[in-house]
Amino acid sequence: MLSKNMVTKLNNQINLENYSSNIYLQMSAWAEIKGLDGSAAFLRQQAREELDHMHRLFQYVHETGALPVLGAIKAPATEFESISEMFKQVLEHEKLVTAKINELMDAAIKEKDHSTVNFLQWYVAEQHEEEHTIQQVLDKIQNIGEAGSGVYFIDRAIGGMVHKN
Ligand code: OFO
Repeated sequence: MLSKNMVTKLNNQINLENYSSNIYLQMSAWAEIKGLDGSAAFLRQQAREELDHMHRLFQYVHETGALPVLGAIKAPATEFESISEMFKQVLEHEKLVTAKINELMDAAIKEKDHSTVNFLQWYVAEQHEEEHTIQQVLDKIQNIGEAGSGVYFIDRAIGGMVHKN
């Protein structure tokens, strides 16, 4: 049985994961119109993963006898200055998500809610993974450079990071 406080926090996280999905899906549209097909595919994959994160939380809240609640989600940004600016925003957003997962974990530990602590472990590992992946994207952008045909090669490199499944 989850505490009221925990249900509220988990529902806020459901909302944040949903928002993350929309941010990345919208970014994929920007990439697509700029002809950055590799980045668009990568961002669509990220968007789908975020939806999976949302569903896991939704299921967990439901299984523990509480009501998952889908709140309002604000509209994501539609325009970006450059591919590097966009992926910097992705990294900043993932850092925010990590901070929120850590807050949730702190609350679960404080309440001695072992089930939620166990459930959240997956998210802790996932955030580590995601921050690392986006840092790799930013490193590629930095190494290749955006001048001239650099953006073309950056996009190919990012497209090469899409999982084949
Ligand atoms: Fe990329 O954030 Fe979900 O967990």
